[in-house]
Amino acid sequence: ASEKAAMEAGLLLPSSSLSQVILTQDDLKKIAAYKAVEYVESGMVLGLGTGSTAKHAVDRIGELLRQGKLKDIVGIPTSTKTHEQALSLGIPLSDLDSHPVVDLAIDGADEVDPYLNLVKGRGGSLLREKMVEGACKKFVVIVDESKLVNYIGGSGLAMPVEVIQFCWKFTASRLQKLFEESGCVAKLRTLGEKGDEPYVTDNGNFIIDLYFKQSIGDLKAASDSILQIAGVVEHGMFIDMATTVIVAGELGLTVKDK
Ligand code: ABF
Repeated sequence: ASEKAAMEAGLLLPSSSLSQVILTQDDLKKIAAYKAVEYVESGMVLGLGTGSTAKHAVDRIGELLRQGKLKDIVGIPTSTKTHEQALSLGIPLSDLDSHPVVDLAIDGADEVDPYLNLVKGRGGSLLREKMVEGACKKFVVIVDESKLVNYIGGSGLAMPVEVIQFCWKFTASRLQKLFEESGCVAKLRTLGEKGDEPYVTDNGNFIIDLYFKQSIGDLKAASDSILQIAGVVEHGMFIDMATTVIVAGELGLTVKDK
């Protein structure tokens, strides 16, 4: 299965095995993406993910449509960036208002824990991702092996929370206080050369990145507490949402089903 996806991704000669070639992280992302697209069938309503891994899946769907190997696909993009990519590939697009049930969504993630819980949103698109992926019958997550963690927050990198701009400092301090026992530090996501320009999401909101020094414990309880704070729009923990996770590593592909 690994070799087929890798060959379709143009990465291997037929007789090669994944362990015989040097693959970049982007190659691994592409292999996972191509494997996920094998789940796509003609006539499906598809959630189109965001990020460098999901981009490969969207490209592949566009290619199969062009080749006539897939027909009557409707895509629901999870960001303006993916919307533009899908438009440029000629993928017919819609939204949840017109298509409230999504057959399959394919998207990347920033962290995957052993129970297939995820952190998403380091790319900034967590709100639309959660709406689209929460509406789908099957949610296939595609990652390279660097995304696997023992517990949510375990990479030491951010768990993003989308908040409204109004009094964001107040919201950030409430978030930090909520997890003070886990050594939480809350930071406004910024960009620009000096890093002094707030990052603004597709929805016109800010992102507060939470960094934990240790596990936050019960994820459902953490989720409920975050969502109770007025000013919070959504957070990047995707608990019990993935139905399949495809992990591409140096030794091949692993498909984990819920
Ligand atoms: C999206 O892309 C996000 O939820 C996640 O933040 C990110 C993963 O990015 P990449 O595939 O570029 O590593 O799926």
